[in-house]
Amino acid sequence: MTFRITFAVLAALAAVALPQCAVATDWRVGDNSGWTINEVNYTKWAEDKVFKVGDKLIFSYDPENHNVFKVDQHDFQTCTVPVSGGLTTGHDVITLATPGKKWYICGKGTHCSEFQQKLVINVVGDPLTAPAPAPDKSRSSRLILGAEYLFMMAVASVFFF
Ligand SMILES: [Cu+2]
Repeated sequence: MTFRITFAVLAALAAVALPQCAVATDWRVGDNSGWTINEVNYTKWAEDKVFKVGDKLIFSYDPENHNVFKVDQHDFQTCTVPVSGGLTTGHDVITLATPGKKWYICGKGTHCSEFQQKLVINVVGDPLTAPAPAPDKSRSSRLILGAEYLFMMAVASVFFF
């Protein structure tokens, strides 16, 4: 009986806690090829991936030949390189902080326009782990209600086994 109760309580706690432990992913753009030209179709590369808030994009490249600019949709489509704000280390790590579409291009030569060295991704938010702009009381109370509900169910189930 004691074991059953312990198990039920643990199961209830796990059910509440696990969704909050969603693991962030480090994405190496272009995998082994990295951020370059003539090797990777970045549209295809991103196609089957789910990018989440908290994940990291890692742009790995030869800084003599490439760089990374975060741009808007218009500049992405027209391959317009901003006058400043480029990343140039050769190993740029970008944490995806907000949900929505993100656009990146290479600003060297005609890499964007001619070689399609451009990446667009859609970042999805995780409602439990996404940083809230302001304290969200309804969310935490909903979570507590959920925990209490599961706990009650677990305790109740002990009596019906
Ligand atoms: Cu380039």
